[in-house]
Amino acid sequence: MADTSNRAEFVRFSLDQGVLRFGSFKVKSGRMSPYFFNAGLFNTGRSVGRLAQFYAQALVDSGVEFNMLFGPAYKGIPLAATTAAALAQHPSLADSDVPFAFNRKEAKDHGEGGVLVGAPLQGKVVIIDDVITAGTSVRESVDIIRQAGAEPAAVLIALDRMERAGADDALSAHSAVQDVAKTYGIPVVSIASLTDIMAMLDGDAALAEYRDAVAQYRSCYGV
Ligand code: OMP
Repeated sequence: MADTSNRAEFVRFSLDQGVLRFGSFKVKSGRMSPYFFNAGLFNTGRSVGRLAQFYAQALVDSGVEFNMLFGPAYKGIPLAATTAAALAQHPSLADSDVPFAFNRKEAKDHGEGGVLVGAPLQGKVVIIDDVITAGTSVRESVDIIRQAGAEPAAVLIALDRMERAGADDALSAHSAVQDVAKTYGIPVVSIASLTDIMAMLDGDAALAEYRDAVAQYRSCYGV
């Protein structure tokens, strides 16, 4: 069972950092969303360090067995490095030193060569990313991991928007996260989800003005 305090604290932290915003935002799918989560704004040592602790805690809470982390270029690279560092400090993993790896976008033909950097890909590998919308980058990561002879173990993300894919008149029955889990047969672990954002909106009078818009968006596109 996931630790609910980690989820709630993370949503509040994201709001405080300006990473989670309410308003009107056009998202990748073309929908107008009443909220947006911009993980690129965890851009200082302290905030990315705290973010990594949230990832580490969510992964430990999930009970997923893993041997290493993989961060897809570019956004996954600092996430894999800092989360591996946070795991090394985590009280329940005191005796482990979790390796990590990442890919280059373009293969290098000199020096160490290839597209992979970091520890050799082996064993059960957790893919770490920020937000899944269509799941495009997950496919690439799964291919890279399998080609190296390793096994994708889970996808670890910061926020699950819990949105159904597809056009308005042909919405999928499943969210992109559910599709990823089903397609690759691996769990998708998120630090927090739209449910946790709604819980924060319900419990904070100062945010009451955003509640209806988010609830309405959820009833339209949510799973
Ligand atoms: P996929 O790689 O297709 O799953 O899409 C993930 C992308 O969704 C991110 O890289 C962002 O460009 C975008 N995104 C967010 O980062 N935060 C949001 O709250 C919503 C989106 C989005 O456009 O859906």
